[in-house]
Amino acid sequence: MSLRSAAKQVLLGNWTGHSTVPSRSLYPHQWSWDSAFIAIGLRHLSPRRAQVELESLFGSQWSDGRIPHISFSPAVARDAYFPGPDFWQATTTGGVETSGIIQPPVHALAAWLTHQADEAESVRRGFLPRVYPKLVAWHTYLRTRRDLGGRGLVAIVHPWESGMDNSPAWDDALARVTPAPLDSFTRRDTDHASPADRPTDLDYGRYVQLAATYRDHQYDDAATPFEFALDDPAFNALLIASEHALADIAEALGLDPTHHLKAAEELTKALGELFTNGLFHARDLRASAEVASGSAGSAEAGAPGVLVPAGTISGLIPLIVPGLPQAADLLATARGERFGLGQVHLVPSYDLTGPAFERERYWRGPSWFNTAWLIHRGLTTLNEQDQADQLRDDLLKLADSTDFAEYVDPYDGSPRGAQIFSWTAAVTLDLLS
Ligand code: 9WN
Repeated sequence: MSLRSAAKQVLLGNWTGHSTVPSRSLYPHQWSWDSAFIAIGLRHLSPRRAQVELESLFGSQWSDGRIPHISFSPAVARDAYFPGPDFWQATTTGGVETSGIIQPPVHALAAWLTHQADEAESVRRGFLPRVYPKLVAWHTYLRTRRDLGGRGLVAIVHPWESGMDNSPAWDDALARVTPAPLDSFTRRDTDHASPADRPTDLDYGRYVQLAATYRDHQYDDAATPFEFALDDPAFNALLIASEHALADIAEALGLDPTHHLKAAEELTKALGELFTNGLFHARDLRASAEVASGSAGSAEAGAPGVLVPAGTISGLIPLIVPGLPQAADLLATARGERFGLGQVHLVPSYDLTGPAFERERYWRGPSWFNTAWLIHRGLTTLNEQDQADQLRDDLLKLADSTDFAEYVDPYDGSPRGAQIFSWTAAVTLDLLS
């Protein structure tokens, strides 16, 4: 079977009738940023289906504008995934059960790329006029309710919000969180994937504690005493890319794109504060300069937050930001020994030379296909075509050899986590097209 047919099979097999599950076994509901990547691939098979994927996700949007990180399927057993709907206790006014946290905003970019795949079909179905106000409400939620540091960037309040759950960038902030007792919940992920590839039980205790605190404050951003609050480079870079996409969407609708371009410009300027030693770093809004050992640099006097020292793939993702002032330095870091672009498989999730590096464990070293797609897009935008082509070839070979693994060992390319994984198939289809 050709790689294209195999990728298509994965997406057809994981399609539920209105959306796509990331993995039938490990993640049997709809995930927010997964759906955005999935739409980017699906648009090559069926632009209409890609539109439906995004619109079914937007069907779970809250009245405050947030797009929750999981939209639960009523057709799936309530305890198939932990934490499930009974833990989150969140139902939209439309009756959809969801989680209460969010994930990176790739959606406007996905909507614009989906529109471009078949403009006639998009116009016929009125796709852009329907999704534009929802995307504007989503970005407005992020830029107002989530600017917790008051510095013009969006903060995440849970490691799951980054999409890079157990990244070493969260270690210091998580160490301050008292974990929920291990006998107070039952993990389901380790039923489907090797425990060595997944976050530890201690991580899970802390994830549960943070989510329960937010839930117990009715997910009110002004009222919750967030113990964990960080400005994440990838989250904000994706918001910038999506503001540029919103400007394109506004123009296509005959609207004035200026405020989206202005938002992108302001965010890009604010993101610059996270750049030090050739890489963007997360800013921990709850750490004080005195307690942060070995911090990558403190924010200016009087302003909250400390840059965390860990170097992760999140710090390279700003490569996708159009006109990024730090692009040349960032590219040099990507190619250097810390991330080994062109020397190891895809792009590792964490600094290969870092003290917390683990080649098998989830976001602490393994290479992921969605982040490789983002770096590929950045390289293409920067006209680094040879390097982009090399990354593309590696990604396509690995998708094939690992049966669309969730992530791979950066040194030998062996599969880790789940297989038959939707966004792996989706970005494969996109790079084949
Ligand atoms: C928690 C679905 C999601 C991805 C995340 C990835 C993983 C969930 C989990 O799976 O997170 O949201 O249970 O581990 O880290 O990026 O969206 O594929």
